[in-house]
Amino acid sequence: MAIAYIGLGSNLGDPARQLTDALRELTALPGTTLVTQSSFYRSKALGQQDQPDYINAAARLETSLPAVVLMQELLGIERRHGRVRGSERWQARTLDLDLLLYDQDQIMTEGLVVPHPEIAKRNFVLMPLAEITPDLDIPGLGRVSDMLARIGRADIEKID
Ligand code: 5RU
Ligand code: CA
Ligand code: CA
Repeated sequence: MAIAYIGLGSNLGDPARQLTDALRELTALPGTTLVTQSSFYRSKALGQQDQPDYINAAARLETSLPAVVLMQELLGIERRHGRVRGSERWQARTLDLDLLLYDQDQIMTEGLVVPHPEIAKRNFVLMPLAEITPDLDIPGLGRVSDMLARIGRADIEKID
């Protein structure tokens, strides 16, 4: 069994509902259990600012699926949530599922880069990840809590 960490995000079509449904769909994947899920966090859209606020969360899975197969399953869930990939970069989306980490593996292929290269820069990824696993060591990047201490907790709000 492998341990995988997933980043979830949504800013269209009742984002909190999208995330709640996606977490249930992750649990339902073959050979996979959802071990832990974070709280939900709200933040302004980064990258392309003229769009609705995001809700983000993180999840820890235990899975017998290989990383590439898990990634295909994540894309399938995104599609079932009606995600449309347009020509523009960083568009608003009903659901984004990122494979952040798969065991301590370092994978670099055309369709899949793990650990996710942007983890260290994004507090909407680090905050939920630090909530469920502050001591997590990410190959090439370091401890989650250290990365979060560097970029700070500003501009993101935990939803209760
Ligand atoms: C550039 C900077 C591009 C940061 C992106 C999310 C980025 C987002 C999300 C929030 C994007 C990639 N903003 N912007 N949450 N995804 N708050 O999940 F993240 S597009
Ligand atoms: Ca993302
Ligand atoms: Ca993605």
